[in-house]
Amino acid sequence: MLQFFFEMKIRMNAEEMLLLLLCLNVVSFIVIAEPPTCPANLGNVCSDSGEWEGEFFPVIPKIKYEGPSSKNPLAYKYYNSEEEILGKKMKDWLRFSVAFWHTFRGTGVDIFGAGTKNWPWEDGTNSVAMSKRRMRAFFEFLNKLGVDKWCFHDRDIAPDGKTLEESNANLDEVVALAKTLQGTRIRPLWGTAQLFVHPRYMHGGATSSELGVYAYAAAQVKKALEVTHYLGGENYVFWGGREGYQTLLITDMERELDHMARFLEAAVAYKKKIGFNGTLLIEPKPQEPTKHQYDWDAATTANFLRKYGLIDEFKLNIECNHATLSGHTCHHELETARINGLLGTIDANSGDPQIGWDTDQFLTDLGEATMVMLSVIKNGGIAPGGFNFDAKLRRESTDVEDLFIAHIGGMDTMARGLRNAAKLIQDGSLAELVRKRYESFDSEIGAQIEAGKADFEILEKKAMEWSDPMVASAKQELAEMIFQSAL
Ligand SMILES: [Mn+2]
Repeated sequence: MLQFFFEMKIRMNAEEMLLLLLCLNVVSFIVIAEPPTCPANLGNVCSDSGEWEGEFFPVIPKIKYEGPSSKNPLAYKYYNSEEEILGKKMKDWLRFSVAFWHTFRGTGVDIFGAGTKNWPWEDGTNSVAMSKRRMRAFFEFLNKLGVDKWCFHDRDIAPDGKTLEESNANLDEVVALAKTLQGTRIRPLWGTAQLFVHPRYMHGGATSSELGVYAYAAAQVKKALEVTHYLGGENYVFWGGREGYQTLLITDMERELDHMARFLEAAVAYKKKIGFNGTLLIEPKPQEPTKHQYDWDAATTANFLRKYGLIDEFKLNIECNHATLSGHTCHHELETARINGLLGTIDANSGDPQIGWDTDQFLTDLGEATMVMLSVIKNGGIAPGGFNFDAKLRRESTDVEDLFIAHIGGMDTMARGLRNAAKLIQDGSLAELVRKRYESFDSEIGAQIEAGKADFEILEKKAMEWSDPMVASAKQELAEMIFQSAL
């Protein structure tokens, strides 16, 4: 029956369709009424008009810095936004952002069980009215946290419509509200298009084997670029949600990678056409949902960008959990991006050493945070990038205040990482260890090698002249001792 309707729909407009349905007497089971937008058990916070009144988080105060001795879970102990570290305010080093999807669309659902969160502002629908109320709750959350950046997927903030035109109209309505709520202080760190939830994207978006899907994905990215630009976003991220393969037996990998490059070229051209000056970024991930994602890690992605002449148009969004999934540390991925001039922005999260998938936890490891900040300081900061909390509450954490506590904990961890990294840099012992390890290359012949002027004959002559070289200790344990003492 449904297949019949889909086939008919191609040849009919909406009114003709409705007439047909009436004739077939099937309209009665199609829900036409607007879905409810206010749950029954909210008491007086929902007015007769169905609109939420008052604060969404009435018991949560504006989060303030109280210093390391504070025992208040709703206060910063290490993140003091205006404090200067190495000549720059903490807020300018860290540039925190809240991820709309995890924090306001995360339900706690996993493959074994249903969602566990019952946020009071949610009414169980995915209507435009619900999206707008959720957006108001989100901005109250940002304001109470004192964070001035946010990240979003198009389909997280507004519902899919029956057609692309309707989806775009839904998005426009919610985005117009977001623009008002942003005021002069808040801007998107980045926007993106969700090209992985809808079944049409099961083979990928830009790398789908279906031409129609490629075109649909292009239209969705075009719109997402437009709204990111409209909201004053500073960056736009491509995470290749389903851009990869399950088996090479049915995959033309070369053709799919060519398609992905053409897709990204078109995005660059459109970005320029609409005057969007934000940075475009690719977010590497090795696997999940596909067996092999094309943007495996920073090095693979850099090679892709170089091969297709896109290296100057893109940077990388390094996610720590994706780094560990690819068998690297987050520090390795950040350094690989940095030395290739590609360190753009960071998804601050972490995985679990005992769990082999993308758990997207808030980062709480001080050693990890300190190494991350060492890379960021070496890079001179990451603006216009920042630290986006691509992290979610555990399924078992179900209180509204847990949303605040998780972000405060994540921000304090990164702030401690910054303080520790600054301490290590000011102390200078680690840098001195590294300098000494390579000092033999500071010689005349070393300089010749580094300038590409020492051929094998010159080096053979030197090797004979010097006889067997003395090889110094690497001093790894000393380096670890210095590092640990700063935590
Ligand atoms: Mn992740």
